[in-house]
Amino acid sequence: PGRSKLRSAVITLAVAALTVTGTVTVIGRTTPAHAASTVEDEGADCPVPNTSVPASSRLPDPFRKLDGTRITTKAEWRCRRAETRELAERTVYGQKPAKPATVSGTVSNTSIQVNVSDQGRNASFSASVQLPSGTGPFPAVVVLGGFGADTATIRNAGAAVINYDPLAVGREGTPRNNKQGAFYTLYGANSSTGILMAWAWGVSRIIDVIEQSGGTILRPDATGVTGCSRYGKGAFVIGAFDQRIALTMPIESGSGGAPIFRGIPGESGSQPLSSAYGEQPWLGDAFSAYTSNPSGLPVDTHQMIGLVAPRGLFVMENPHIDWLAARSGSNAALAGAEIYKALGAGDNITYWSDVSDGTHCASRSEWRTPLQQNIQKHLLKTGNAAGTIRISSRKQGNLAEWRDWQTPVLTDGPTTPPPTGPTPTTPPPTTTPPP
Ligand code: MCU
Repeated sequence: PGRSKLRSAVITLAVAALTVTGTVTVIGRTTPAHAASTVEDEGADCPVPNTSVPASSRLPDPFRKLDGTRITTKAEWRCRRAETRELAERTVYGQKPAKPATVSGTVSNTSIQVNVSDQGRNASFSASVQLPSGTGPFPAVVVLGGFGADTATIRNAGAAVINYDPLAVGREGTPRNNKQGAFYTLYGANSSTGILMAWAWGVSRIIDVIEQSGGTILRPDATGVTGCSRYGKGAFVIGAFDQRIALTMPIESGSGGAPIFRGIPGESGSQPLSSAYGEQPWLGDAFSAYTSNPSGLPVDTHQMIGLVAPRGLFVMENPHIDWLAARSGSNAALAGAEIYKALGAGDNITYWSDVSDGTHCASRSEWRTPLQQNIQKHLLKTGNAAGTIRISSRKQGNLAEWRDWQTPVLTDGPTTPPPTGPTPTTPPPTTTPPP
């Protein structure tokens, strides 16, 4: 407890330093951006037993494996992550099928065409592309839905915008037993996978096409994703389930997005879980068992943040609208940040709900600089600003109320290479040359 007090004091200090200087002040050694993976799911080979997880009103321990023991090394995170991923698919979002048998398509300066086929079924969708100025190949940010994301800042920072229409891949307004869109053309209108995961599958296929294009226009290793509101829920899930995504930026995602499920029933005015489940087939069909019993979930959204870790994550929230559950959002970020810290990547997560305009999906000046910094750090690799946790006093979470586990000190593992060269010491005294 003393240690966590000290840690929060350090965070407070860091935030204070930020506020005072207006620049990202690095206190201590910052962790560099972690490269995105070259594969969609690094832990695809990990065994995931069918063991159940005991119900708990607090957030499940992200570090406790299904066999009951806790991981002690960074290397063990790979297969613990695979367990987390599988539990999240089974109970929250539905299964995300692996890359289909055939994915083909094209990338041009103005559009991306995606054609998929599996077991005799074919589907296609496309997305328009807007390049930034300069010479490519460029990193790119997939923007869902076309509102709420600051596309001018994205392009000015040097990244392309891919305008993705998620509804072409997973439609809204359909009953759960007749889901529509490219995903369901392949996997069946009866698929129990919710449309957020269908949207995620669609972005993974866009990245497949960028990879296959040879990367002359867009870089396959520098993809970000963003969107606001229902498309913020989508951006969150997209980044969690494809490790090739280097930067995940959900905006005002609300219930069914970043906020912890367990916090929603007690957060006054927030969108109830039954509403997030019922309004649209966003979540998987299996989630119906948990809408009145989130304590029974074997995972919560802090662990989806853990699926994104140690890659770049920038969660933006609006504390002025109760429906958006920003207090539960801040609890997700506080608990998720513990996973980043354990992996040695505490500087790769930013949470920001301290904004003045109450309008949903407004254009916000407060997020411009952190957006630019996140793009520079995680996509362009030209910056190394440390992430910040900046929670509005309007909707402040309290991690201590939500966890009964402590953050382990994980040893070794591949997530943080050991520092090269001698450890920084005080510079040698300067000697005055003789006259
Ligand atoms: C925050 O996202 C949703 C919210 O979950 C819905 O209840 C509401 O109808 O729409 C929001 C949204 O997507 O607004 C654009």
